[in-house]
This record gives sequence, structure tokens and C-alpha cells, in this order.
Amino acid sequence: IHDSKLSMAYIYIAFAALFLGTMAGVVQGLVRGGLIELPYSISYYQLLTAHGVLLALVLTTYFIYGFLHAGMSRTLGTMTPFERRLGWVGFWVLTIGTLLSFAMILTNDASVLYTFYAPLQASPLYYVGLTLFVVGTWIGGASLLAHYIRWKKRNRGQITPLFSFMTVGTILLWYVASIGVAATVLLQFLPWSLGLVDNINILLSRTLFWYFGHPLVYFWLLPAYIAWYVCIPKIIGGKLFSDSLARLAFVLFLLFSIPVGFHHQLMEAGISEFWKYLQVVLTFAVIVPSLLTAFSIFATFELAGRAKGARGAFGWVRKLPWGDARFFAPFMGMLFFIPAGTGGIINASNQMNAVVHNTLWVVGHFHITVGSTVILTFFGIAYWLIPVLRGRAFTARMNKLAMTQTILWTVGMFFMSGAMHLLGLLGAPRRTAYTTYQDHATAAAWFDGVFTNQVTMALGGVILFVASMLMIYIVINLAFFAPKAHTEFPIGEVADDARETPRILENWKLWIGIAVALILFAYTIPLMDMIQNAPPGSPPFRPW
Ligand code: HAS
Repeated sequence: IHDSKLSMAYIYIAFAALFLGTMAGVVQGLVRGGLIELPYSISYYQLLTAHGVLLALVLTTYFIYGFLHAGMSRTLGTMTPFERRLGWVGFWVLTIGTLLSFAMILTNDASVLYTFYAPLQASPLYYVGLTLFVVGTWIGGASLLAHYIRWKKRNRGQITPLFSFMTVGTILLWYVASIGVAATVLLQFLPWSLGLVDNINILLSRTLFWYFGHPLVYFWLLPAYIAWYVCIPKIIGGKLFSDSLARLAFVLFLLFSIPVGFHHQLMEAGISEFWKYLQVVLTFAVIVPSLLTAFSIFATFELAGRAKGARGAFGWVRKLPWGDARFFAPFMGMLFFIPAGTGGIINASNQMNAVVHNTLWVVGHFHITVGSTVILTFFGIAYWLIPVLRGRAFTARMNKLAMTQTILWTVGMFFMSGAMHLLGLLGAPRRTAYTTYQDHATAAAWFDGVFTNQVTMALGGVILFVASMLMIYIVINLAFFAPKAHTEFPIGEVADDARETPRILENWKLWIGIAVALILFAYTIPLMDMIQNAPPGSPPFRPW
């Protein structure tokens, strides 16, 4: 019960962020669609920053920690008071950091978008808030790792439950990745925003950011994969196809998701072709664990259907529980991931990146990855996790609403991100309310098709907003008003004919060693080059 309070604290803030973040999102979408103008002195960039930070950073991080803590307690037993205290310290440091950064956004002192690219400069307090945010996640992560280490010591020689193994992989990935953002914030942005140094090395700051920024997307994705591998098999009444393959996918993410940041900087001068090429090759390696996941999940679905008597090549599809939102929402997320992953492969291809980089295409890409695949899965988790933690039931009425929520989210996202992808191909830029070409009005007329239209994008945004408010209603109901009942935390079993899991998969020292070697290989020389041949640097730019 004590552990569930910690998880719920994370979940409350996650959904508060969903509420505020989607509100900022719909208003900002309507401004961009030319449908409204902002009152008072609120700026488009201020709203866009609030939207990105609240949804991409706050909602995701809080939900992930709430989910992982709950799953660890479910699979490894309750935490000790020390582990729980560590968890709460992490929560509060994270929350103080979040509130501080958010306050700076509200006062328009940090309208630097969620990527806070230099030379855009925010108030030093914004960077202090970001630092606390990261430190809070490290402390929360330490609580999870302490829980794992204690279990390992007590259960020597035993294979760790899959949920906990995956949690450890996710947290290790986060630790290695977040060193990059901590370094750029502490060593570059803070001294610069405090006026201790006049200039900032932009290329270095972006490189350190993307060293962190790409694994960040897998930090969002892996908890969704945990649900796909561990919880969904139970929900559909089946068994996981292979335990080893699932663990291998997570190990591959740890190895390959970090030394790939240059694929966000392919159009950036100052990094030589060779290093970009190398990191693109590694990017193609990090696609493999997602392909393994697609295979595993398909196989799990097929096995479940056949065990229920399905016949023919695709008879098993009909045996899936289509009316159950705990399955349907993550499933729609999986479907989104097929075009979304394809889009990622397009982005990572140098020549095609030249077409899509800095256009709305990229915004479309991240709305169907993190905004659909990940978030729909998180919604699907919330439908059972909140009842588990609050000792309540997920009733048939709530399930109906949750099904409607999923459909609305899917339709809204289809319109919004579909339009974004197409507009991007036509050249509509991102990170700006205007086209910035010609006198805007002339250039805006390029985008006048039915789907290639900024209004379609805004319409999708409005549907998403309605879906989001429905989600908030469901969350409040599940947390406070649903009937009291015992709800089970779904943990699936592995299929009977699966082979025994090789122990080497849990040799974290080995995997961290290889990951560090790959990172050093991919980054040492380019980073030295950026530091030694640093351009004069740039003074701050505060356009608001
Ligand atoms: Fe990305 C930009 C490349 C995945 C998020 N990405 C972004 C940004 C974000 C983001 C936020 O190379 C923008 C950052 C910014 O603000 O500038 N991305 C990739 C690649 C992948 C990829 C190669 N991205 C993600 C995921 C994200 C995410 C996941 C969030 C969670 N991305 C890029 C690149 C850029 C980029 C460039 C920079 C662009 C630029 O120029 O600025 C891969 O990981 C994708 C692999 C995925 C697959 C799909 C596998 C399919 C599965 C579903 C199976 C379905 C089933 C159901 C089982 C190959 C697993 C079917 C069942 C039935 C019955 C039908």
C-alpha cells in the first residue's frame, strides 16, 4: 500500500501534465492554423514550449516512474523503507525541478522550446529546474536499482522476472543518456545564462543534447514495450512468444540507442561525413530490436489465437479481445508504430533527411511515435494500473468510454499528424508559427489542399483535445469514484515451448562496457574536434 502511494503520486502529476499540455497544444495549433490570435502578451513560442515540456518530458517521465515502481513491487515484492524513502526523495527533487522550470515558462522567461537550442537563452532558473529534474530521476532510478540489487542478492542464480529485467535496462539506458544533457546544462547553459561566460559553443551544446535526445525517445518507448511484452500477453489470455528474444531486444537498445545522436544533426555543418555515416549505420542497428519486437508481438498474438482454436492464416486476429480498451489502446499504438517506424527510417537516411529536416514532417513523426504509440500504450496501462493502485475496478462503463477515447485519439492523430507529414513534404517549416518564406501570406497559399492544410492539422488537434479531456475524466473516475475491488496487475507467462533464457543476457557489466565502448568510438573524435576547433561562439538570443 505504501509503494502504491508513491506510484500514484507520479501518476497524478503525469495526468495533470496531460491536462495542461494538451490545453497549450490545442491553442497553439489553432494559432498556427490561423483560426485564433493569442490574447494579452502570451507568445506562440511560450505555448509551444509549455506544450512540448509538459507532454514530452513531464507526462512521460512521471508516468514511466509510476509504472516502473509499481511493476517492480509487483514482481520483486514490496520495497524496504530505505528504498521507498529514496523513491520519495527522487519524486520531490523531480517535482521541485519541474515546478521551477514550469514557472519560468509561465513568466515567459524560458520560451526556448523543449529542445532549448542555443543561442536561444532562458533564465538561469530554468536550467536549475532542468538540473533538478534530471537529478530527481537519478535518485528515483537509484531506488529502483537498489530494489533490484537486494532481490538479486536474496535470489542468487535465479533469473530476474522479465518486468524487473526490463526496468533495469530502461533505467541504465536513462543514466548513460542523461549524462549528456546534464553536461550541457551544467557546463554550458548555466554559466552562460548567469553571465559568467559571454558565448556558447552551439555545435557542442546540440551534440551533447542529441547524445541524450535520441536515447530519450527509447526511454519513452521501452516502458511501452514492457507493457507489450509482459502485460499484454496476460490481457489477451495468451503467453509471451519468447523470453530470451524480449531480453535481447532490451540489451540491443542499451547498446545501440546512444551512439546515434548525429542523425538529428545530419544537416548540421561542422561534423564530418565519416562520423555522420557511422552514426547512421548504428541508427539502422537500433531499428533491429523494434523489428524483433514486431515479430515477437505478432507471434504472441498468433499463439494466443491458435490456443483458442483459431484456424487459417489469419483466424487468430478475430480471437483478440477487440472490445477491451486495455488491449485496444496499446494495439492502436502498435499499428501507429508501423508507419511511424517507417518514417524514422526515412528520417535517418541522409538524402531524405535533407527533404524533411526542420519541416512539419518531423513534428508529424514524433506525434505518431511518442504521441501515439507510447501514449496510447500508457493510456492502456492506466486503465488497469490506476485500479490496481487504488483498489478499484475498471468497470464496463469506463471501458466503453476508454474505447471511445482511443478512437478519438486515433482519428485526431490521423488527421493532425497526417497533415503534418504532408505539409512537411511540401516544405512547411517547424518551430515557427509562420512559413517565414516570402511575405508569409503568399507562401501560406501553397498549403491549400484538403489534407495539406494547416486547418486540417488544427481540426485534428481539437479532436485530440476532446480525447484528452475524456482521458482526464476516466482517470479521475478510476482514482476516486470507481467501485472498490481487487484488480490484478497483469503479468504474462512465457510460452511453454520457449527455450531457457541464456544467463549472459543479464550480464549488465558486459553490456554497459560494450555500450560505453561504442559511445567512445562514435563520439570521442568529433567531440574533441568541436572543442578544439570551436567557432567564436554565440551571444544569447532572446526574441521575446
Ligand atoms: Fe524518431 C526525430 C529516426 C523512432 C521520437 N524522433 C524524432 C523526434 C522525436 C522522435 C521526438 O534519423 C524529433 C526531435 C526534435 O524535436 O527534433 N526515430 C528514428 C528511427 C526510429 C525512430 C530510425 N522516434 C522514434 C521513437 C520515438 C521517436 C520510437 C518516440 C518514442 N527520428 C529519427 C530521426 C530524426 C527523428 C533521424 C531526426 C529528424 C530530423 O531531421 O530532425 C526507429 O527506432 C524506428 C524503428 C521502428 C520500427 C517499427 C516496428 C513496428 C512495431 C509495431 C508492430 C505492430 C504490431 C501490431 C505487432 C521499425 C514494433 C500489428 C498486429 C496486427 C494484427 C496487424
